[in-house]
Order: sequence, then C-alpha cells, then structure tokens
Amino acid sequence: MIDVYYAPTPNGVKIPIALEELGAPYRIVPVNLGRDEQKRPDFLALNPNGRIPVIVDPKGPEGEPVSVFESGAILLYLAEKYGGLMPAVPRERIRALEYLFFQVGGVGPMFGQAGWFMRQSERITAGIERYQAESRRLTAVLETRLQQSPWLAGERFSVADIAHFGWLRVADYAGVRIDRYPAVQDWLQRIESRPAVQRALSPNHGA
Ligand SMILES: N[C@@H](CCC(=O)N[C@@H](CS)C(=O)NCC(=O)O)C(=O)O
Repeated sequence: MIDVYYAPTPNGVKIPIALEELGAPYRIVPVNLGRDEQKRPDFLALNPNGRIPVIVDPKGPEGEPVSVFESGAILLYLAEKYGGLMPAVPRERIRALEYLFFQVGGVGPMFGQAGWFMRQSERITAGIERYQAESRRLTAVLETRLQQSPWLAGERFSVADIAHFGWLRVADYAGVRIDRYPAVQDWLQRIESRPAVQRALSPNHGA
C-alpha cells in the first residue's frame, strides 16, 4: 500500500485523485503544514525541498521501497506503475506531457505567487499585477485548448487534467475568475463529477 504524505492543498489533492482513478490502494499520512511538519528531518529525508506531496511505495523498483517527491514526478510514477492516466496514442502522450509540465512549471508557481502577493499586509501592486496577469494568461491558454478538445491531452482524461484540477478549482485564490473561461469551467465540472475524484476529495479517503 502506498503512503501519501498529504495536506488538502492544490498540489496535495492531485495524488489521491490519481490513486483513486487508478484503483490503487493507498494510505494518507497527514502533514500539518501550519506546524511546519514538512520541514522536519524525517520529512526532509523523503523530500529535501520540504514540501508535500510525497509518496512512499513499499514495492518500488526491484521490489524495494522508494520515495517520490514533486507532484508531476509522482503522477508519472503512478501512471507507469499502474498503467493508466497516460494516453497510449503517441500524439496524445506528447500532449499529456506538454500540459503536465505546463502545470508544474507555469500554472502552479504563478497561481501560488499571485495568491501570496494578494494576501500580504503590505500591498505590493507590481507583484499582484504581474502574477495575476500571468495566471489569467495561462488560464486563457487552457481555455483555448479546452475549446478544441475535451481533455488536455486530447480524447482521454490524463495526469495533465489531474495536475491542473488542483489549482483551477481554487482559481479565485489567484484572482482568476473562472466564469470568464467557459470551457475551463465546463472541464472543472466534468472532473468534479467523476466518482474517483469525489472519493479522493472526501475526508475519509485512503485506507
Ligand atoms: N513543485 C511542487 C510544489 C509543492 C508545494 O508547493 N507544496 C505546498 C503545498 S501545495 C507545500 O508543501 N507548502 C509548504 C511549504 O512551502 O513549506 C510539486 O508540484 O509537488
């Protein structure tokens, strides 16, 4: 059974969603970010970057335990291990990789910075405007893509959709009004209605 070092955050929710979609058993190990548990030595031994999510698979390569950090790496590890959530069609696989990296390199950091600047007691206008504008621009890229195809990779739901879902469902945190992006809004609703996603987001998820 895979241990998921978890907090209910935009990056955290990606992992139980993937595991539920793949039908893989897992156990939640709560990490209290408010108490900085992610900065303790035992956690840093799993992720030197001191952030969730992290997984520990007791049956990794050669049947030996392995830990994985960075949500994109975890999603790809799980997709390979359980044989799902990555399109088999080569062109769709390329699109899935593109949008997965677009999320971890673009949407995640920009939304995170926008939200951070918006919540500082000192108003730093240049920071707020820069990161909100970039968050909105990236969401417009997703809007264009989702006007063309039902899922980010193409015809199939994939790790790329899961990666974006965590942040897009809380887009207002970054000052992004999702009702201005109708294809993204429709896509969010289709993901929210998936039974595996509902299980993953329920408080009693995992073993
Ligand atoms: N690039 C990382 C980002 C992980 C990340 O930012 N995690 C946040 C929660 S969403 C966290 O652990 N924050 C606590 C901290 O920064 O100390 C990933 O995709 O896994």
